[in-house]
Amino acid sequence: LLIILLIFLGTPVEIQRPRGVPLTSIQFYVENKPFTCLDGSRTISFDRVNDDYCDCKDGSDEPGTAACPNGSFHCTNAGYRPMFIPSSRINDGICDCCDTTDEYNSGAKCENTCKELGRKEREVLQKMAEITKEGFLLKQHLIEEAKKGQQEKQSKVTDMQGNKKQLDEKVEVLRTVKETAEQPEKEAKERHLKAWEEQKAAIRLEKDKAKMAEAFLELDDNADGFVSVSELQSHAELDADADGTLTETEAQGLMGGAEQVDTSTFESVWPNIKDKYHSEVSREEEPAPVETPPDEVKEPVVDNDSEPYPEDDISEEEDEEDEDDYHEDDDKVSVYHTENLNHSLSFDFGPDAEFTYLYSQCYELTTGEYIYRLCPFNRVSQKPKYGGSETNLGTWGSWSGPENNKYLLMKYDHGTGCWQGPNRSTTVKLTCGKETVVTSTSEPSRCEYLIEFTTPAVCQEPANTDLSPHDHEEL
Ligand code: MAN
Repeated sequence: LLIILLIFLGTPVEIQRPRGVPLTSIQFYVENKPFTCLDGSRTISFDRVNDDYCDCKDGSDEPGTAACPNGSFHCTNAGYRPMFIPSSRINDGICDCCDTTDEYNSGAKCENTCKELGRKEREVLQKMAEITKEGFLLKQHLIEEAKKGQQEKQSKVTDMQGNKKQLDEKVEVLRTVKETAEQPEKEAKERHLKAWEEQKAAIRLEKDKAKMAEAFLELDDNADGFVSVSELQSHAELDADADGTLTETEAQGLMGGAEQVDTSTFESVWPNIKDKYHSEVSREEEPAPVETPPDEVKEPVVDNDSEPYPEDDISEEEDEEDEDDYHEDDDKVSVYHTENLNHSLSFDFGPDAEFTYLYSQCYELTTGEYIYRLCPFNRVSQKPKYGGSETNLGTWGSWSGPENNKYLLMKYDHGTGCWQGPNRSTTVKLTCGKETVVTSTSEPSRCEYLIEFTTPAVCQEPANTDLSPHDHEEL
């Protein structure tokens, strides 16, 4: 039996237990009392415990020998951490337990390394605790900064909103001023246009009358002061059914049933024939007479009805000034919109906005072949170190950590397609660190990348543990 010292309230106490039994099981191994296998399958006398013969199916009667194939040996490893080893490793010549207890009868020269291991482990733990502590402080700083930034943005937005309101009002005032200024000009334009249209109509009417008079004289072949049916018939172009002749009936039809018409009754015949009537006088289609438009109105081309009424330039300068004002206002409004847009980019920057500082930053790591680049909340890329184009390894998708802390993993997907494979995608694993750096990159399966990234933003509040060389309950 081993003699174990237990530090309990500072007083060493001797506890006896069979070799290889953990403290948690000593109640099952009471000296000189029958032993029941831990699986309950059998009860044997106590002298068969650790007698190098396997009695229990679960190996529990031989915790300190290699007799049972499925037994396990517990080493206390005082100063480090206790552990179980398969009992087949007892006395096999290899030192498994740092306290050397697994090699008690093999002649192997084991050295107790538990203290050293414990010291190293404590050092690592201490370092980690330090990182957590400092990282957590840095995180508080990040949270403060994010809060400040948020407030600044908010007040900027409020300012901008106030500005916009003022600008809107100014625009409204300017618009009214502009409209008021333009009103008389608009009215004058309309007046002139109307006068001009009337004048054109009058000219057209005069021309028509002249043509009519001329046609009457031409048609009145015998100059008796009447145009008769037969005189009209000489103008075959007036033939309504286009059979080449203007019959008497047709001519009479055009004359409104009359045998002959004088100059005044010809006025009612003229509209029936003027569109087809060919003057016998051979002359060029007279050019449009040069008409002078009213003084105030510039240059409409006579007889060109489709020509738009000319724009005048009376208030051009004034207009430009106004436009400048408008543009200036537009600029301010667009700044406002940009800010607003920025504000509305609703990324999940963590429960306390601690990841905000990563936005619009990029972090790189160069490996043997590639330069990997992580731009959080944006994209991940891979660029061959010795030239070649960049490959998109994914664009920001979502937080994808476990349910209890989704902020431990980031997922970037929909990257460049992989030949005969999926689109490239990247998982970013975040761990607590004082610095914000990419610590490693890998490609666990083809075109699926893993980036390890440290940031203070994921450091948890350190548990209030005392890391002085803590004595296990066993020494
Ligand atoms: C490139 C890189 C690799 C990737 C292969 C797949 O070489 O993007 O990371 O595995 O393409 O074809």
